[in-house]
Amino acid sequence: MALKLKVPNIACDGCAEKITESIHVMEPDAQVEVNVKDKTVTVESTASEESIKQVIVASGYEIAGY
Ligand SMILES: [Cu+2]
Repeated sequence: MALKLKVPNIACDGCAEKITESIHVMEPDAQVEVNVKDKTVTVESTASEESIKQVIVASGYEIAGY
């Protein structure tokens, strides 16, 4: 499942790292790509969309429309 999310409060590479690491704690095999400029997170994993979104929110970020 590939999931692309808009995360408006991504501000820098530190945010990208934090989000990537948080997702990897839950899903070590997930492929995570964070685009700091576009403020998007693309996740390729077997986890559900809902659980990925919850991890991002729990690490302190907002998801547009969620
Ligand atoms: Cu940052």
